[in-house]
Order: sequence, then structure tokens, then C-alpha cells
Amino acid sequence: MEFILYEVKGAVATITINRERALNALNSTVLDELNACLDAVDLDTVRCLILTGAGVKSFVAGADIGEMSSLTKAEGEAFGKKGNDVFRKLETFPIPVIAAINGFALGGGCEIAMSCDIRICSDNAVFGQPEVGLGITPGFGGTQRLARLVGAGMAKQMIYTARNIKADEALRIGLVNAIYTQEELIPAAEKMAAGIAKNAPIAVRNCKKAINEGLDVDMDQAIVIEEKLFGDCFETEDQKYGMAFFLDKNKEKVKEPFKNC
Ligand code: CO8
Repeated sequence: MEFILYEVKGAVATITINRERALNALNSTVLDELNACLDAVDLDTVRCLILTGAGVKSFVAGADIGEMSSLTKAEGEAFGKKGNDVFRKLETFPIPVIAAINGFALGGGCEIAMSCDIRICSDNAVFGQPEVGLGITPGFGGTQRLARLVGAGMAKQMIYTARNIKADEALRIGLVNAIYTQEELIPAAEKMAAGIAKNAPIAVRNCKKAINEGLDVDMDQAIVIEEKLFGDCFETEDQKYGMAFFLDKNKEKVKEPFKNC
């Protein structure tokens, strides 16, 4: 692939958007390649994904302004759909995705980060939805996901003013979970991903599904979604092993890795 790097270490895979000379801006090729990369992830072995950007300056500096500048109404809608389809694939991806935000996360960059399950960033990260300054709305889910993540009032302020915020403010409003130095960011993401990957994979997937699907419906329906996914776990070998291990009083026994079945 021209703009996507994919690396697997044990049960953790890292996808790097690699278009550094344009600060990893998302053009159609990047979106197509990201889509293909997600389709190719081996879900039998990979249990957590990390998404980051190449270089030390930018995570993703938005959708490609050059490519968008001459779009017609229909082409604009189609470009928005292309991005939304990939971002939705990321959001509903069966395994957790951690965004390791290593610099600018503007426009489509902030939007792709918000499609991930967990966001952590470096201390030089900058977030924003600058679209109205370019004469457009956020078009890759920003109007929807930012309001859900940080509340409608703060989302409206960020989107209407197009003002960028730094890492500390992103932390304060709940847009990211933690800030690291640039050197510490990827090791921290890998450590978190490894911590997720060592837990029962089907249970982790079911948690993601329960949280995501539950947030889209009212509480009465949401708890039914949870009950069903909770029940499903009792058909897994991992549940049988995990509970038997706890109940076994032999303290010498070492816990085996979960089998994903
Ligand atoms: N698109 C295309 N090229 C970009 C982009 C971008 N979003 N961001 C940076 N670049 C390019 C620059 O043009 C420049 O290229 P070149 O070297 O060929 O001139 C190179 O990257 C380096 O950028 P700068 O020289 O500008 O670097 P600075 O350090 O001076 O500035 C900034 C860094 C502040 C990040 C600056 O580059 C900037 O403001 N970039 C644009 C940020 C932005 O507005 N992003 C939002 C774009 S709109 C969007 O994402 C909408 C998503 C939904 C689309 C839905 C479609 C329907």
C-alpha cells in the first residue's frame, strides 16, 4: 500500500497513516487503503488495534483540502460517504481500536480519532474542527461524534468557532483519556493494547458491542442488549476456563492465555 503501514506484534496490530509530506491528510487513496487494511486484519490472532500517524508532527491534519476544493455537491456527498463508511467500519470493528494521536488531529483527523474506542495523545497534539473556516461542515461524523463525546455545548463551541484546542484542554473536556510525551505515546498505547489483548477476547468484543449498541437505544433496550451478550459468553471456552481458574485454589497454577473460543 502507498499510504498505510500495517505491523503486527503478537496480538496487537498497528495501522499507521503514512502520508507525512501532507501531514497524513486523508485523500481518497488513503481512505480506500485504510478500508482494505481493516478488511485484511486477521481477527483470529489480532485482539487490539492501534491507529496512529507517521512522523512526529501530525496524526491526521484532516481530509485532503486540495482534493475537496473542486468537488460538486454530489461529489462532496460521495466523498463524505466514503469517509463515513470507513470510519463506521472502524467504530464497529469487532476488536478495540486505540487512537494514538501524535500531533495534529484536525477536521477528519479529529473525526477518525473519535471513531476509535479510546484516544490517548502526545503533549504536542492539537484538536479541532476547522471546517466552517473552509466553508464546509464537518463531514466525516464530527457533528455527531463530538457532541456525543464531549456534550452538545462544548461540541457546538468547537465547531462554530473552528478554534483548535491543545492536549490539556482535550483531556479536560474528555476528548482524550491521557497525555504522554511523544516518546512515551506509542509504548503507552502498546502497553494498553497488550493489557486488553490478554483478556478474554470474545468477552472484550461483546463489551464493545454492548457499549456501542446500547448507547444508540433507550435504557430498557440497552440492558436487553447487555443481557444477550452476557449470556453468549457462557457458550465460550474462555468463560469456562476463566472462572475455573479463579475457583481453583491451587495458587501454583499459572494462567494460560485465553483461546478466543
Ligand atoms: N489537506 C491537504 N494538504 C494538507 C492538509 C490538508 N488537510 N494539511 C496539511 N497539508 C499539507 C500542506 O498543504 C503542506 O503541503 P506542501 O508542503 O506541499 O505545501 C504540508 O501538508 C505541510 O503543511 P503546512 O506547511 O501547512 O504545515 P504547518 O506546520 O505550517 O501547518 C497545519 C500545519 C496547522 C496543520 C496546517 O497544515 C493546516 O492548517 N492544515 C489544514 C488543517 C485543516 O483545516 N483540516 C481540516 C480539513 S477539512 C476536513 O477534514 C473535513 C473532513 C470532512 C470531509 C467531508 C467531505 C465531504
